[in-house]
Amino acid sequence: MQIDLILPTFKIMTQFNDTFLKACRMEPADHIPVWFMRQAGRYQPEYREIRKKYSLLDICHKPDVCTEVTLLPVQQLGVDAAILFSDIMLPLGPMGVDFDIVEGVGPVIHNPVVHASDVDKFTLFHPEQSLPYVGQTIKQLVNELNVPLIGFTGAPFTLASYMIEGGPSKNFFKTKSFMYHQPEAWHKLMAKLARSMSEYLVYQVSCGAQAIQVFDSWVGNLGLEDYREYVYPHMQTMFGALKHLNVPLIHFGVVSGHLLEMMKDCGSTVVGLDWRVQVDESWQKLKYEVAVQGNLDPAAILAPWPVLEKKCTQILEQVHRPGFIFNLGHGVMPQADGSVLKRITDFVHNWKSNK
Ligand code: 1CP
Repeated sequence: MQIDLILPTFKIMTQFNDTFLKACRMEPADHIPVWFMRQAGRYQPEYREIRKKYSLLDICHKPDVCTEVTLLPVQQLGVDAAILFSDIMLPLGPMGVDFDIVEGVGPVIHNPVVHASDVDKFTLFHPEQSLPYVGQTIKQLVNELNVPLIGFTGAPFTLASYMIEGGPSKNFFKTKSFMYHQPEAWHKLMAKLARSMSEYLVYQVSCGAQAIQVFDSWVGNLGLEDYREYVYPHMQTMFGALKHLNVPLIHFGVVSGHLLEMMKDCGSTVVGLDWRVQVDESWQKLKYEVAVQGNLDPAAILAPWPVLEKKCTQILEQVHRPGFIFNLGHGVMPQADGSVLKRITDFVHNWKSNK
């Protein structure tokens, strides 16, 4: 099958659906918008077929294929936003990080940070020069889409953790040890990442991305005081550099319930909730000053529909004001069934409007 030749030549819907942007701005909308983190991926037979031909990074380098992969879930699920297909590791290549994305493992770094002096080897980069294909993909996508496109990046802590651990980690001992032993080098690394990633996001928005999400997936492994000292100043710098873009700034972390207020104070306008917290309690903690996004347990997709319906209802019943975006509490896993994701999307869309 010539999958890469099936270029999208039609608009997904005739009228632009701005429900997601309205919710991000806490404005009333006709329905609660839905999208799913990792909505493009291995749970889709079409994606698996494309991956037989191209590696994940190949897909990112080929605007036509990348456009097709990004559009697939929008067409199949009817979600209210698209998210650029990419990976948080992509912009680390031009900074000098030598990595592969290994099947069944995730990112593996061949030149991990061990000594303080290693930090100096990583350079700032110019996204339009180093990653022109990202900009081209975004331009193609906004031409095709009738829903907003979310651009994204990894947050400095999550990226630094891969760079120091050399790959995925459960306990982040190497990262924390580096942070405690080499605070100066740590802050240097975080500052470099904050600057590069904010420039990367400015570039994505300049090409047409209408919202951005910063994935600080693993930062929940830090306690509050460590977050304040080792992460917070860099997130403030990063979001500070994005404010003028005037697009929704979504800030997400896993197991981040204890950090939510600080994540808001960094300057984000939407806070992503993982599934371990209650929507109403969390929103109240955030003083309703930002929109919130979340937070169905991704594992609930495997539950029989009545159980899943109850879990969706429990989330939706906590929403009494504009400014809520339905999502999972982390990414769609490969075991998910696309028809169930579609059913969730329809269920949320049919929920009584968020007056
Ligand atoms: O095809 C494959 O190899 C499957 C696995 C896969 C996919 C589909 C990886 C390897 N990356 C991606 C794409 C990807 N990565 C997207 C797609 C866009 C969409 O949502 O549709 C996104 C948003 C990411 C971002 C990403 N990559 C994050 C942040 C989000 C999260 O899940 O917390 C992280 C932590 C990564 C690193 C990464 N890349 C891949 C894997 C398996 C991992 C996680 C490894 C680990 O546990 O540390």
